[in-house]
Amino acid sequence: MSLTQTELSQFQRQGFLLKSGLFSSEDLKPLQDALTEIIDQGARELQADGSLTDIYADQPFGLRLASIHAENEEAGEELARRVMGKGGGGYNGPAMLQTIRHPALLSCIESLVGPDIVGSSVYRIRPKLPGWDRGEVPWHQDAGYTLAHCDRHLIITCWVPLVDATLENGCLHVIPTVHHSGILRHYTGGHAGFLEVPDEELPPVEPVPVPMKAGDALLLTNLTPHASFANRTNVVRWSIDLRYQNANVPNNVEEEPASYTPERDPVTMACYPPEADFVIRDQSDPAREVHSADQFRQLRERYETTRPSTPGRGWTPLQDR
Ligand SMILES: O=C(O)CCC(=O)C(=O)O
Repeated sequence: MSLTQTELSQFQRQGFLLKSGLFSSEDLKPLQDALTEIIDQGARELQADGSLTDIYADQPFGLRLASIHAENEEAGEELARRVMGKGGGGYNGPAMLQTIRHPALLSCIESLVGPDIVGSSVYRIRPKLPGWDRGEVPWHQDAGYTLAHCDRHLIITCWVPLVDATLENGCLHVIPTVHHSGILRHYTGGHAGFLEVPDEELPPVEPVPVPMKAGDALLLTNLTPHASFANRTNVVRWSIDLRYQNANVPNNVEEEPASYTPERDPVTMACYPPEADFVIRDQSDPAREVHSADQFRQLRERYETTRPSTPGRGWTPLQDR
């Protein structure tokens, strides 16, 4: 399922590509089940302490957390936080690694970055709750979050909805063709604490909303501006975003998190120091590839406990604009 020449040209010209039906419903199920397990366990605890009257076990994936949130907003947000973890990649079990290593997806990624692939540290799980302010992500390029020396490298974001993503529940919007023009000015402390490029400073190109079916995959460059807006439905818009790069793009594979000291020159650092990168494919030394769920979890947890600091890019706070 690698990309055709037409798809490659479209990706290069537009800065994004929609691959329909990349994941079947069977492919998505292990991850949906693992996330449901976290919700189930949390709901039982919240019911036991009197915060919920019901654990909504009979509700389908898209509705269960929404029903909990509708009964008790705080309980819904607490469970969303458990899934997301500190940054957004809170669940790191076998189904996550299996999804990141999905063969058809990796073939597409190989078409874009070559055969030696590193899984970039930053994957995210996003349960966008109905009406939840924090679920809205303002305009940004993913490169806004990585160190400046990585702007000239391609890092692919792959955004996959686990339920249908619609205009009403907050699908992704992208600004096409402007990824060739480099990094935009971002500001810290934007909507819900995210980095933000304010509307007035966006390039004058009409944004495109991208409604998607569960299991479609949207491939973006790290310089493609994108955003998502309010969820005005009664379902949770569940999605994941994964990141991949060529093995030569700066990364922290086989580096000790403790080596990321404030004195270290940023240009010697991984694109996003706080989280662990890992080898997905290495043609000349397949033994380096991470296939074991235990290895994946240990790697991520080692970075979670040490949490290397990032020198950041010195973006100005939005309020000082
Ligand atoms: O899922 C969303 O709403 C936003 C996703 C996003 O900003 C990203 O994948 O970088």
